[in-house]
Amino acid sequence: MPSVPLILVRPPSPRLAEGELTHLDRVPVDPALARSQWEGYVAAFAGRGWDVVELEAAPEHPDGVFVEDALVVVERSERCGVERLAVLTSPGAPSRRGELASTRDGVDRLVAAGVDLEVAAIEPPGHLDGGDVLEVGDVLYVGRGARTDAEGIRQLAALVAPYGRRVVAVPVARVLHLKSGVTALPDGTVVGYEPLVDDPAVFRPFLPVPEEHGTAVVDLGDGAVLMSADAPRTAALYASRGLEVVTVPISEFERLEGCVTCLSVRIRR
Ligand code: CIR
Repeated sequence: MPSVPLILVRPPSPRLAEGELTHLDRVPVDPALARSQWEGYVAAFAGRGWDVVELEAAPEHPDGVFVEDALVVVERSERCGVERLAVLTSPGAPSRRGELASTRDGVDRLVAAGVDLEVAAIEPPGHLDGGDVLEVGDVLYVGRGARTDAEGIRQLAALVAPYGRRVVAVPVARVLHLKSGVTALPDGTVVGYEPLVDDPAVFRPFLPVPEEHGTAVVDLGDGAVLMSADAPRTAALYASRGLEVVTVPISEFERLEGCVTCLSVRIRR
């Protein structure tokens, strides 16, 4: 049985290069390099004690490796008795909706293995991608933009309210997902590359970072963060704040508008 903390991941499809693009031009992607970068990403978690649970491979879904978009997991807040909520999303891109079935299978496997999860879903006509959901304390910032609409946000707000979470909708027009533009450090400081953030004033405190690929961080626990190897000045900025910074090369996923957050779903407690 897997034990928490764990990550849910899916190996990259050999068709990764055919994935959706919204703000970037298509450039060549090396499938072998993508595979080895993905293995390095997974190893960064495993080396720090995280269990790794693989969803069924989905070679027919070029964007299937970006598992975060199909599933949002909300941990129990102090004010609430249930352990955690897993919300299967309603992806905004038609090409990605086929990823849901195997994601649901993975969640069912976790429940069968004893991981304490309530399972819910965002239903069409609402749409919501997990990449648009940024959790900071008891607040879920949810980006309304290319992939997530008002109805998806309304449904998510209703689902998470009993878990002690408040949803704050924010505009996202300059990047694909909210978390392509901003994420949060372990102390709750929201970090972003200002030219790509629609309204930095929404976030308090907000720390501007000097590089586009520095905006995405994953809290690894114990004062460590995982980020792209392609933002060295931002890595130095985080280290100067006392964080241990773990970097991984993810260029092949960045070419498809992915980042460190979207390659896994984290279940922490
Ligand atoms: C897409 O456009 O759906 C993929 N090519 C990239 C998804 C990245 N997901 C994320 O940032 N949460």
